[in-house]
Amino acid sequence: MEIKDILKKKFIFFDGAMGTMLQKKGLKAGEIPEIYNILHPEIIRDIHKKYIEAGVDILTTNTFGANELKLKDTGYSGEEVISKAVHIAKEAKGDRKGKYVALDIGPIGQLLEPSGTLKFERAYEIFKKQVKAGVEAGCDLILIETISDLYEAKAAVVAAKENCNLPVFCTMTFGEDGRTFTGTDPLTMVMVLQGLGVDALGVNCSLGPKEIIPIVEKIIEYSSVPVMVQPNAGLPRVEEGETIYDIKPEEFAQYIKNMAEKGGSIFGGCCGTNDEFIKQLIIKLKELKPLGIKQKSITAACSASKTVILGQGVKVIGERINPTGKKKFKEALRNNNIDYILTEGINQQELGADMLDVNVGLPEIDEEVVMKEVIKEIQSIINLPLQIDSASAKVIETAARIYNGKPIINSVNGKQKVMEEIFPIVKKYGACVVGLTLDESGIPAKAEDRVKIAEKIIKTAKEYGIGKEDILIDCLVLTVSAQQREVMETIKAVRIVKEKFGVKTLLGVSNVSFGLPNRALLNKTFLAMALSEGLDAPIVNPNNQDVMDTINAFKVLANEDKEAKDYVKTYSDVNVKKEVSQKSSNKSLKEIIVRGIKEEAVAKTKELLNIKDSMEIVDEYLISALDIVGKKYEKGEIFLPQLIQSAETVQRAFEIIKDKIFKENKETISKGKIILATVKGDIHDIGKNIVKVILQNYGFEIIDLGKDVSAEDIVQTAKQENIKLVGLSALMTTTVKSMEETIKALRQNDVECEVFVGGAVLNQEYADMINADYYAKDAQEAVRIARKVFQG
Ligand code: B1M
Repeated sequence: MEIKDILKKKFIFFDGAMGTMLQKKGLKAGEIPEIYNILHPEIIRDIHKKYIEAGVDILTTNTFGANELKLKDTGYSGEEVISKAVHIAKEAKGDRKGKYVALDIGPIGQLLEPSGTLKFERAYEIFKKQVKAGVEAGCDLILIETISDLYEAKAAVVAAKENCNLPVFCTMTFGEDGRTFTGTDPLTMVMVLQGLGVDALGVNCSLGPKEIIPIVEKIIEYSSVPVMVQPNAGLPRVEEGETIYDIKPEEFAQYIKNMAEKGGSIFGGCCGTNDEFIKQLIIKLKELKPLGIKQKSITAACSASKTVILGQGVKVIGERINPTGKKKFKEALRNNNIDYILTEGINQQELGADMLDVNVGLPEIDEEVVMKEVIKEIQSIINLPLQIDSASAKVIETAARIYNGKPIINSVNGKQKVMEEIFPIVKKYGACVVGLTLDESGIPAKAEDRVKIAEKIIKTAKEYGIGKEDILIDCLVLTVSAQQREVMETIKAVRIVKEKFGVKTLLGVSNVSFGLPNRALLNKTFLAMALSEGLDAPIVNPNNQDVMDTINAFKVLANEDKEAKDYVKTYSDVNVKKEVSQKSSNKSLKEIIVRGIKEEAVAKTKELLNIKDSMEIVDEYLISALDIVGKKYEKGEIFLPQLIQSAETVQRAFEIIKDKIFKENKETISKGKIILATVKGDIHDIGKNIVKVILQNYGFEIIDLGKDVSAEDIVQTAKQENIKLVGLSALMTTTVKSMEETIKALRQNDVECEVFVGGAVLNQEYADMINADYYAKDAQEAVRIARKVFQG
């Protein structure tokens, strides 16, 4: 029987941990577990056999980190390691029937853009090699697991789907806040991975079996494919250098039973589990039958950290990222002025758009290149789902591939050729698609004929495996000045399409008023009429107050905005509105940093340097903007990728300030040599870099050891260079400990130096506690300390 068939009938059991089992067999810290396939195959085989004896259906190969980057310095290739690993697992299962081998693929170990530097296509190539090696060696399915970045999961799933026909399972890891490291929530994960065509999805590692339950519940609520769970044996804690997991096999099995009763159907264990855990859970689940999978019908578009469900109230699609009729926008496209485009996006977000349409089609530019760049940039700072809008299938495919989420594709129509071109892309990348009710004969005048085209689109989509839930029908708005009779036909078509097919609808509203005075009046009246017939997603300009007012009013009248809460918030203070429109036209450096628009920050900083002192700009704008960003991050309003964008924006602004400082007062005689470093485990270095520039400016020579610096490196450099003053920076509560250890190491190694410490988590009390000689709350204080030490 095929794995996909078994999935429908019974629970499937995977094995438990490999890493913690190997540690018990002597794997040391720093050793690469995958090399054991080559050096100690018997150990791996024994572990697999234990799991087979425990009753698992699927063995996972020892290839979690068998990618070319992690194996780089081992002398072995990924292909070699994977081939050996698959053979060991196959040997261990022998010729037992109903047992399978899953090729295990873990994260690459480097962050993808924008959180890191790894490009999406490079990640794809790395995963592709792993998949091909596993398939060649004869694995039965692909398990992509422990992924914390949705973008990386997408690269891996696309690589698997494009390079083999085996079932693909994918699990991600979540934190206590219910999101992955880069901010993805369970609903978004489900919508995106399911769209990409995985055969099972779920959660592994992350937390203990108890803490993972709310995440599993959410996944089950939304998923239409089987749900897989592999928790740790509790939350890990370190005792005398050893990682301990507290949950025992029986308790573990009880939690798994709870998840099975809720609808999970594929189980195994992660860190800290072993064959006994798996044995117990198999016994426990003997009493149960899988609930089966309910097909859900959710129409949704997603960015990596936000899902917008269509059909739950009016959802606004912002139309401003489109050159049609916009001179400035065209100019921005020609000059590759991405900041201009980003600003259009941010403004629409602030004015209430739920999603953004992105169209960059201009005959004189390379639309494919520009679309790719624009999507990449927008998704790094704006978390609204995107609608990819192009007349070219090639551009649409490129954009859908690199998009980190589930986009809406704009558009197909009733023309056979267009559907043949676009539907395969929609299916492959799991997108939603807009279907325009026109065909080879143009736009029908009558509503009934437009409905017929809608029906044809829905039927043809089905042949490509695209469900109704992924289709939005656009009944097309005609211009009232030219085709007055047809305007009401659009409204009628919206009603019929909704009633007859139950699909969601979308309309580009402002077409209606071309050529007539007081366009706003016609637009908002038409919008209100369409909304009352069930229009789900108007494409509008969110900067048009009339249109947004109509939508806000409709939401109250249609009982969507409960107790008119949003309405009251928006309209009780008219000044707030004024402030908003001012905001979008004249932004301060602080706002620019919070939004993460780099070029604009550079220009604004230059402007401010004409009227303000350098350090005033640092304190008033840079630091306080990062404080806002830090708070937003803490509250879960923004996620790591946006945090990084703001940090990079500050760094760009500070470069300009630094140049000015050096140009004005560089002292040339060294007043003393100082080491600066951000301590081990901490990569925050903006504060330390400011301190460095100011100290240099006062004539001190700085040896900057960078960030994440070990105590040994600091001790060694201090000795070599005969250093009298060391400055340490730490920004996290967890890394104050590294600071303490560094100071201890300096003292124990008899380095005759004084130490000053700084960073947002520190204060005088902490500084005393960890035996620092001085605490510097800011860069000026660092200068006072250095002067005191060197009497300069
Ligand atoms: Co992170 N981060 N961050 N972060 N980050 C904080 C520190 C955090 C408070 C945000 C939050 O949750 N509110 C939080 C720490 C929580 C805690 O432990 N209490 C946090 C976290 C959790 C994280 C990650 C774990 C997030 C994640 O990955 N899930 C991760 C950590 C990775 C790691 O270090 N292992 C992470 C990553 C990052 C970015 C890479 C995105 C980026 C850093 C980029 C970079 O530095 N190159 C970043 C940023 C920007 C921040 C915030 C928003 C801003 C920090 C900053 O640069 N401030 C920060 C929240 C906040 O502090 N408001 C936050 C401006 C800077 C000028 O101030 O460094 O305090 P500061 O420096 C001042 C003074 O303190 C003093 O002088 C400077 C000028 O006045 N000073 C010294 C500093 N060092 C000194 C040394 C001296 C003397 C004075 O002598 C040697």
